[in-house]
Amino acid sequence: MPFAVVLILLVVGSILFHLLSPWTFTELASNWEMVDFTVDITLWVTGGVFVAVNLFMAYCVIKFRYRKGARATYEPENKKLESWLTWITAVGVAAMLTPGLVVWNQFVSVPEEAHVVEAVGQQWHWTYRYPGEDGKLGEVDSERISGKNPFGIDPEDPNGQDDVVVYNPQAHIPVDRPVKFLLRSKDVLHNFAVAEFRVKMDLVPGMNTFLWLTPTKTGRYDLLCEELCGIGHHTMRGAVVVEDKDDFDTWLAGQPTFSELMATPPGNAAIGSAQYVACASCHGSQGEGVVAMNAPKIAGQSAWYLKRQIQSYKTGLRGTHQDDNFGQQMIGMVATLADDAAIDNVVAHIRSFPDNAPQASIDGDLEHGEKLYRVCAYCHSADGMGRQALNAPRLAGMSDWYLARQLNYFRDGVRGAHQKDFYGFQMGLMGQSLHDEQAVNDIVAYINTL
Ligand code: HEC
Ligand code: HEC
Ligand SMILES: [Cu+2]
Repeated sequence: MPFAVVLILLVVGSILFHLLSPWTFTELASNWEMVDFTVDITLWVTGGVFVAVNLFMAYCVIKFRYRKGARATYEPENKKLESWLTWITAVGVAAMLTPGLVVWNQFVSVPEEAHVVEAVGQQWHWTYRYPGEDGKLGEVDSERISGKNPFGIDPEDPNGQDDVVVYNPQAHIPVDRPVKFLLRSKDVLHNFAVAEFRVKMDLVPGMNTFLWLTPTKTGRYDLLCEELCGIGHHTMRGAVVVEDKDDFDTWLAGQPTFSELMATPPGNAAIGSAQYVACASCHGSQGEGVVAMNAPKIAGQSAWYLKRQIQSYKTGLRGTHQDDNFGQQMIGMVATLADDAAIDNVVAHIRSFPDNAPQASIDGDLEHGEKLYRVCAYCHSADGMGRQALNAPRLAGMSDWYLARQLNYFRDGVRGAHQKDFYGFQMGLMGQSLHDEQAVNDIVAYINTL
């Protein structure tokens, strides 16, 4: 008897949970109503069977419970019942599978007028490439991938010259136009999934996969890597911004093409030295960092990282949190760097400084720190020199008090909290794995030994 009650409660509880739970589907923002329809059918069929089977079981448990002297009748076959059950099961299974076949057929038949966006996954971020005015993407080869040519585009291929490259995890697409996402991975399996679009597809190294959709609502939608095996994929956040055609065109026109990117001259250190005068009062005349000014060592830091941080301060991705007193100081300073060329120049000047390790100032449990650092090594490399491919900066030989402060900022959400600060957000998730300030000190003390 108690077992029958448990079964009935299970059914009632499941139905209530389904009706009352706040975890419903996000609002649909693409043409894929069919996917929702298929999910609904599956839910009705499996839900109906779940309720019927469990209630029937409860009924049997009550009705045929043990009674002294009662005997079961022997009925090995029942043609009528069997044919009924066969038919109901067949109809149920067909109802679940048939719409799936129809939807899948549509999913792999891309409309001819669809425009193409290439989404490239790598550990652990997203980048995009749009064909230029010729509408054609240039040939790529992973052997050519470098800091300056992140997509490995063939410099000889005329189709590739006007390709628009977006080295940022946020893509834009125009509303109400079918778009085909070509998917490519540089390293391991990834998965492109946008809940509101009801699409997802794996990115497989060595293969080109694709998916298509027509966005129907403007807005900004989270892009998740739903590859669950392996570390770090949950930190691989991106976004797809759906906007009006005009806004999209303006945005696209503001992105660099491949040939523009290749033509950017390296910064001029001599011009940069004049700009650096303003920085020296805080960061020191050789970029060695000044504790009293709370300004970290920047000498020896990679150019790409310095540049991105300066740009992040400029665009408000960093230093705008109300509790970020130190970051706020930089906001006013970067305003003196008028454009990308000025940033390149000052960075070139910083790169000319000697790279001397600063005095260590933080003690901690080195053994514990070493253990904690193992995860960090995936991105920042085992020697702490950083890895550009993973956007993770150099940590070893930099100001240790500053590293500790940044880790606490990441933990507290002071840094990496801006919606568009994908790299800071990623690091924020990692920072939250450090449970207290002692862990921060242990890990920084260990970094000092690298
Ligand atoms: C008023 C003092 C001050 C001046 C002047 C200043 N900075 Fe900074 N800078 C700071 C502080 C403080 C931080 C640390 C911010 C934080 O904690 O987020 C910082 C951080 C930075 C960072 C980030 C380093 C990292 O590893 O994340 C860069 C890059 C940088 N400054 C470059 C410059 C450049 C280039 C100039 C000159 C145009 C400059 N700074 C002028 C105080 C200053
Ligand atoms: C998934 C890759 C990844 C992992 C793992 C990771 N980081 Fe980072 N880390 C980053 C990225 C990306 C940035 C740059 C953030 C930005 O651009 O603002 C960063 C920035 C930092 C900074 C700021 C440096 C500066 O100069 O401002 C520190 C400190 C840091 N990480 C320490 C760690 C430690 C300690 C661990 C291990 C607990 C760790 N990271 C694990 C990706 C990672
Ligand atoms: Cu991934």
